[in-house]
Amino acid sequence: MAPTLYYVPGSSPCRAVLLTAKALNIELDLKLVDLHHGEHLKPEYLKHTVPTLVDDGLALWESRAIISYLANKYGAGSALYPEEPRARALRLVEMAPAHLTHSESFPTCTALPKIISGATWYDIVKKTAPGYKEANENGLDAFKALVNNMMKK
Ligand SMILES: N[C@@H](CCC(=O)N[C@@H](CS)C(=O)NCC(=O)O)C(=O)O
Repeated sequence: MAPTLYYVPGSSPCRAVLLTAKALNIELDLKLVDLHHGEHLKPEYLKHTVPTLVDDGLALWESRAIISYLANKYGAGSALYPEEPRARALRLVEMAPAHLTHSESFPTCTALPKIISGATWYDIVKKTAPGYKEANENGLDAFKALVNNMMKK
């Protein structure tokens, strides 16, 4: 059974997970969560945050943990998450701010724009990431539209 990802398209940590799944060719059962109406706060939605991944009875609710898990379980041998200790440690360092730069120059839910200085990284992702448009650009556009609407009010 495909792992289930609870997500919203505009969320940068969700998009980081979606990009990883595309890169590793992992099929996900996507469940949209309506954050604006507090769907994630209902008792049945135990983790109260997106992204949350549920796979074979395991629930993970932190994007970097999800990304590492997907790469470990489904991406054996992939250059995306190298096994060599030094290369892996450096990849983990890169992963820390990665979802910020996936948002282009827009704030994520948790960070201010001035923190973001990843244009080079972002350009590389844009050009090379498999399924970039579906996994990131559409959600990013939705997030931009949301922020622009909020700024008009
Ligand atoms: N550190 C977390 C951050 C996740 C996060 O900030 N999720 C936001 C959406 S972008 C959320 O679920 N917000 C719900 C809320 O604050 O009520 C990760 O990278 O997974």
